[in-house]
Amino acid sequence: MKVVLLAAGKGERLEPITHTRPKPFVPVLGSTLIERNLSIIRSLLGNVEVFVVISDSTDPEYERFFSRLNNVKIVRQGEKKGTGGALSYVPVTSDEIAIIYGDIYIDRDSLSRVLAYEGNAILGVEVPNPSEYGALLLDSEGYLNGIVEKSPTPPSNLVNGGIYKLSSSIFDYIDSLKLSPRGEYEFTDALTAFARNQRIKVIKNMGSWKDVGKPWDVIDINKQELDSRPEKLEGEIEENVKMIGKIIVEEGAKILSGTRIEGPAYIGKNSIVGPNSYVRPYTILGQDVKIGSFVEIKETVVMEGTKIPHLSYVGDSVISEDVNFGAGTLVANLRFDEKEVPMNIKGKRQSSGRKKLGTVIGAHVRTGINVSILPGVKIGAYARIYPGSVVDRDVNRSEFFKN
Ligand code: TTP
Repeated sequence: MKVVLLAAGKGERLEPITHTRPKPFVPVLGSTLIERNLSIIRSLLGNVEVFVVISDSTDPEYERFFSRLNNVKIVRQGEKKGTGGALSYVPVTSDEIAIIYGDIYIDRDSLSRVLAYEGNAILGVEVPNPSEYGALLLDSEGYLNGIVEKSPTPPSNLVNGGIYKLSSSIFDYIDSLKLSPRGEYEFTDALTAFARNQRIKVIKNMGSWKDVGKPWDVIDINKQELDSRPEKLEGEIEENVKMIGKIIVEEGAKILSGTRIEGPAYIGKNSIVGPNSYVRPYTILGQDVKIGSFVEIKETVVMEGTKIPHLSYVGDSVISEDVNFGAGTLVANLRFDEKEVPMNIKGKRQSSGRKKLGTVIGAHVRTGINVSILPGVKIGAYARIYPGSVVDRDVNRSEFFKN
């Protein structure tokens, strides 16, 4: 069997995180989604050949990452758009093929059950909101009859989990795909046609699963991953530090005196926390992060090299790599009316389903002193926020924001 990982999506819904990194490279504790998925694939299938489909606009830095990996081949998605378009560039070199979307937070056991199934299989995931996904249409014996995309009346609450094990004859159906109304070649159309001639067993997901589409999903997958890991205390922990609950402190990290950490929390390699910081549950700090004096932080993913050095509050947020917060930068994470916080996703206002949601900040952003950021606001990569500003709307990539 060969494996295909699809990693050529635009990840527009995940902006501004994807302003500087492809979606499969969102962080998962000290690693990334795609590294986690590859390591699960390797642990289940050994050194099988893996094709990773990337887009022409993928930054060479990420391409180099794949080219260094053993038995991983890069396939470039040409001009044919969509998941079916992406797959049409993969060379067919085996009888069976496992196809995995690169933006799925996978459960190892469920993936294992799909891959071990003798015959064609697809992962089906039970969700409360099937109309937001491709809902699966099943026959009475649990085989796939078709996939109904984002229907207001979905046929079931089992949705497409983005993991398939199929006979390579699926490529005949991919090659005959026609453009969909939204101008893409949809793999699910090929699958529906394939299901008319061959049986595809729907394997129900039993563990954690997440389609990482929206910015707050990055918080959720990191929480899930943290819950599944054991405690680990490496690095240096000074005297007069209070640590409560499960905490992971990676090699080279320093926790300075007067700091209180309430777990679960993850402190990445070479990060510095304190002196006198307050780190609350589900804080996830990547590598080389600095959380300084009189900073309170909770339920937030902070990516590598970001500095929040003085007098800040940050809650329920995602802060990308190499961001610097000026002293006194504050993030609001709750509305006065305590309604779910909305966010603009691909230009449309959507509820996040979260009463508490702070900000999502792209890479290399700088905020001046005393900046306040309102709930659900996004700040694009490379933006600058003038001192004393109240950021009450989304800020574009590279914009200089002042009010
Ligand atoms: P999607 O999440 O449907 O698309 P996307 O990644 O472009 O995200 P957004 O809608 O936010 O812009 O993609 C599902 C998977 O398929 C994902 O792993 C990316 C991959 N994909 C490709 O490889 N090529 C493509 O042309 C598309 C649309 C998706």
